[in-house]
Amino acid sequence: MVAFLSFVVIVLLFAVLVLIARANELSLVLKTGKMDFTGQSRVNGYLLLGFLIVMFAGSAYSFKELVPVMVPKAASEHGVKTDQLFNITMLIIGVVFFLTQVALFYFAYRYNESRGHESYFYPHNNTLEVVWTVIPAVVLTGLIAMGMYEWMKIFNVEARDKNMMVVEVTGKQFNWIIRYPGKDGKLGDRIIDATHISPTNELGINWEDAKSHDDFMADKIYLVKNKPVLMKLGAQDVLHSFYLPHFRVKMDCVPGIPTEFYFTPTMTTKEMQDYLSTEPWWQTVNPETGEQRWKTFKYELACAELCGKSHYGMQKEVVVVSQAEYDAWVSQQAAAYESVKPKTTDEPKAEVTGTTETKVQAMLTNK
Ligand SMILES: [Cu+2]
Repeated sequence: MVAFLSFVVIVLLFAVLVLIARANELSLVLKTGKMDFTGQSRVNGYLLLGFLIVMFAGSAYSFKELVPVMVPKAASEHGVKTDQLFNITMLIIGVVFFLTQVALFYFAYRYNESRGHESYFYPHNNTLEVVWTVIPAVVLTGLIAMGMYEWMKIFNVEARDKNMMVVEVTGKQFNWIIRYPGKDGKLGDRIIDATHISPTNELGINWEDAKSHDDFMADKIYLVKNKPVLMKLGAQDVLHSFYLPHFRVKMDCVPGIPTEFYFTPTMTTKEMQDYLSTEPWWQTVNPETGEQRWKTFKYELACAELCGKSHYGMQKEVVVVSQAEYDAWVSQQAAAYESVKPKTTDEPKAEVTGTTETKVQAMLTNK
């Protein structure tokens, strides 16, 4: 309500200003007897020039303040390439933006009415039309072609390393369920129905499938430096988005439609911390922890889809380590099957005697 009333007040104030300006104009016409706005035109010219300067000074200031706070350099193989593409695109459109805005506002100032210029009627020029259509078309096609080329490389299924790791991540309101395939490297099947999904088996893992017996659940995503990983993604309820900003990985998690993302981390968490310890902003002290920021740096998995009221809480830590450290971590993980498998007893089953009918009866009740 307060926001709405503030909005109404701003609109009404603006309307009052417009009416005052209009009344001023009319009184001027009445006083001088002619339509002469060269004075206002001069003021407008200076205001536009001022706006140009303030706009670029503001942009430069926000670049200076915010670029050091942005995510650091990419920690994945393809991330370096996508960053290059991003920088090339920003450079090209940045130069064009600068030139066109300078021309727009400077011309509005330089040729305002008060300078007594007669405007020159110049309706059409074929050469100009061709030049400013063809050049942007060629440049944009080039940018798109470069983007497509990198995209095809990132999603080239044939080029995947056969020894890649596999990790399954499922989004739900409001958490991530992380499952590793265990020693066999294969995830057990899941059956999505009412009998398989339960509070103790959120994913509907089919325990009859032997592949599931060594699968384990994790609270953090552990990855190995320079080892390719295939993230198998899904969602339990609504759209989520699997976002690893430091690795330049982002992929939607869609209920009912499996998606995946294949990439190779190139820096361990420790190496990224060491790199950040040389960056000025990361050397500043975080008031929340009382420590230099780089010391508490962690790779992060975040949800990048507004999926509900606790969307912001969908975070997990990603840890990149060496193969040896990873093996040590895996050896500490307990297979999820251990907690659900039926208890085996060493007692021999009672000998069943009698008719076939009673034998079957006994077997059924024994089971
Ligand atoms: Cu989400």
